[in-house]
Amino acid sequence: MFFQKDIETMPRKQLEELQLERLKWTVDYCARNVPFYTKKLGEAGITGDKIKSLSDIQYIPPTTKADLRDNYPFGMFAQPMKNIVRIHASSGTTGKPTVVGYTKKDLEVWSDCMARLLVAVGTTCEDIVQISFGYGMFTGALGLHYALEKIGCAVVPNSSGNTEKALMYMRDFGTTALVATPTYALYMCETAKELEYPMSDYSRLRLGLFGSEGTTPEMREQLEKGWNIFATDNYGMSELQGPGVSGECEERDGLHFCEDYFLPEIVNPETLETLDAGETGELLVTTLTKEGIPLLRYRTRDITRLNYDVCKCGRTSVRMDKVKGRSDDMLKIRGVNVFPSQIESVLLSIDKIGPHYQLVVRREGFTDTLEVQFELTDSSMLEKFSEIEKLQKNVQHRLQTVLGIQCKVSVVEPKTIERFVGKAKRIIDLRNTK
Ligand code: DLL
Repeated sequence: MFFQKDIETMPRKQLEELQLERLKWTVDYCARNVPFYTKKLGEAGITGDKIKSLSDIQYIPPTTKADLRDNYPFGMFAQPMKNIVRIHASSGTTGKPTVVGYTKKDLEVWSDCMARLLVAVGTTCEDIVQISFGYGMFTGALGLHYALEKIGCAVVPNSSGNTEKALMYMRDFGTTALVATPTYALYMCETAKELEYPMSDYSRLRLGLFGSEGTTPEMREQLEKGWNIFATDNYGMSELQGPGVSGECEERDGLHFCEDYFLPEIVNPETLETLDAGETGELLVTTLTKEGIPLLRYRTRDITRLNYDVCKCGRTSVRMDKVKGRSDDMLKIRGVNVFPSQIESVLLSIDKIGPHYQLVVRREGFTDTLEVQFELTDSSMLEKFSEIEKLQKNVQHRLQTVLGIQCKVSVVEPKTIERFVGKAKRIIDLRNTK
């Protein structure tokens, strides 16, 4: 199913012509309207006219989160406040948030992009969709909300938190699709199983519209089995607009980029050198029509890969792999790069281990150590010391094979690991604390 078939299946050559035209426009628009870019583009001697092909983008200096913070709150806006109709801010926990502004046209584009991706996984006007992202400055809830309304779904804006009430709505309304972070959807499932109602009371639920954080295949399997649903992945970031930058179709073979609005590139995160198609590196994204806060080569810090083959679904847009991790989330333990997703895959491939885990990093003397803590699916096993020991050794061995380093492995009491209603925070880094 398509929402805007002509655009979604546009031949690559035509799509690239459109991107080039929009890129030139964006460069000149930034230079004219954002003092930060007037200076930066002026120093680099770049104008729209000088961009002859899409690969010329490599001569434009990248933009970083720090640039947005330095211009807090509205310094990167390209429009006066009279034309801004919505403001969101990032969900970051340290320092000042990054603030973004939308014009009316930006909001239209946003809901179109998101609606395309929702329709691509089979969302229809028959669906009753419960939004369990937090409403507020976070872009997730409103991003999905307006797109779902555009499709004609019945939207239940119950937000995150108050899980039992959310579950009551799901049973009583016959909710067919759930919007949440995978972590929260998992917690909702755990809570549903503890209540007195049978899981068959949620049997109309068929679609998980997840996103905002990664899911390993193993975590997705747990979600699908737990809820008896088809789970899908959506990617985006508040600086670029929020959700609706890329998302899966029913094939679930990569996340389709809304390429007529966002131009993706992959670079080496250390040298910023452009990498060839198919190589893994950091994703940079240039907005192609944004009026409120246009961004050139924005450094997402997300590590992924792009695939330009036409998808089985018929869409011609480039697909990105599921995000492997964030370059700033990557742990460096004794010189080895470790992504939390690698650990999650190992843990969740073992039946006895539940989906709740955390990673504790410490500095002991001059050495960094990593402890992987997890809960069991069946807590009665906690009394069987020899079995626990065997399990811990097995996990330790598998982690060593995958990561190439030794880590401590600990089984913890049920429900001691924090549950999250938004994005999970898996890493506890104690290296700089006394
Ligand atoms: O998380 C926007 C969003 C909301 C996307 C709802 C999808 C659904 P931020 O809070 O600014 O925006 O966080 C952006 O979250 O750079 C990634 O590191 C991570 N992220 C977002 N979606 C995914 C995903 C929203 N599907 C940051 N898989 C991004 C992995 C994701 N990581």
